[in-house]
Amino acid sequence: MHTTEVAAALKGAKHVAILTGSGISAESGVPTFRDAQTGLWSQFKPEDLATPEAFRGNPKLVWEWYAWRRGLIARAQPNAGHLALVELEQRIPEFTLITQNVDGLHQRAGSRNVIELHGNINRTKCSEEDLPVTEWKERGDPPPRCPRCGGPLRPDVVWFGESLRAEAIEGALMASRRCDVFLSIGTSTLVQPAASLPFEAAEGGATVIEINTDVTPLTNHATFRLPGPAARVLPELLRVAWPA
Ligand code: BV8
Repeated sequence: MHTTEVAAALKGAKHVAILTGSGISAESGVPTFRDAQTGLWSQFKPEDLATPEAFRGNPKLVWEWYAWRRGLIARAQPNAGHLALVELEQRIPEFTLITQNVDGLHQRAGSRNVIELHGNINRTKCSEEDLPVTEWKERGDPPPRCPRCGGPLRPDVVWFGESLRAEAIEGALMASRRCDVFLSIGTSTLVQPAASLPFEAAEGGATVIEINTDVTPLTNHATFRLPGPAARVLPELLRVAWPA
């Protein structure tokens, strides 16, 4: 296990960049994208629901899928992996947390400098105006309507085939290229452009560490791999780097 080497790299780091995927929220009970969808949603694939086409074709179904996920996330708590990243942020001079997750659990854990590449499921926007909506009346069939223009409301997340906000991806690329140490945690490294970030970090000469229960397209290119669940591996890593 390379925990000692990784701990030494973290202790000497000036700028650490982190990329997280749904694997870090798995131990909070939030299903990952690759977990078979449970129960009601078992007949759908997330990639087929998280698209503008799905919303245009069946806005009620897509709105209800997000409402179900919002309910599940509201009952979830940040886990030891999220909390370890809050502690790490306090120990490293420059720290950038880039997440693909839309569950907001990093912010609930106390992380401050978070780049949400794919938006946040707890924010809602008008699908016509592309502007935020914080209050609306639930009248008739979902999705609810924009109080300003009457357009259907949608979650403020980035769907497949939609572009990421420029400031999010630019900030993430800059941090990935400049950091000394890059941790890729709980992501299958399949979804672009997020999946390119660890490779950008390696290009920039960073020590790249992958924390995952499985192998991914990054595994053979990472400097170190710490296999196992993030909620165990991250606290262990911090204990070795900064013994109490
Ligand atoms: C874009 C928000 C420009 C919504 C998400 C070919 C055809 C069609 C499209 C493409 C293509 N090639 C590239 C594209 C573009 C596409 C893409 O990448 N497709 C992939 C599938 C090939 N990308 C896009 O469309 C992006 N936009 O490129 O814009 C453009 C414009 C027009 C046309 C083309 C391009 C937008 C992508 C954003 C999509 N939105 N989420 C929502 O949440 O509902 S992505 C969504 O899936 C998640 O946010 C997350 O990012 C992703 C799932 O990935 P992971 O987070 O990695 O989760 P996953 O379940 O896959 O893996 C979990 C991992 O954790 C596993 O490795 C597992 O082993 C590990 N794990 C499990 N438990 C633990 C653990 N690890 C540690 N501890 C544990 N306990």
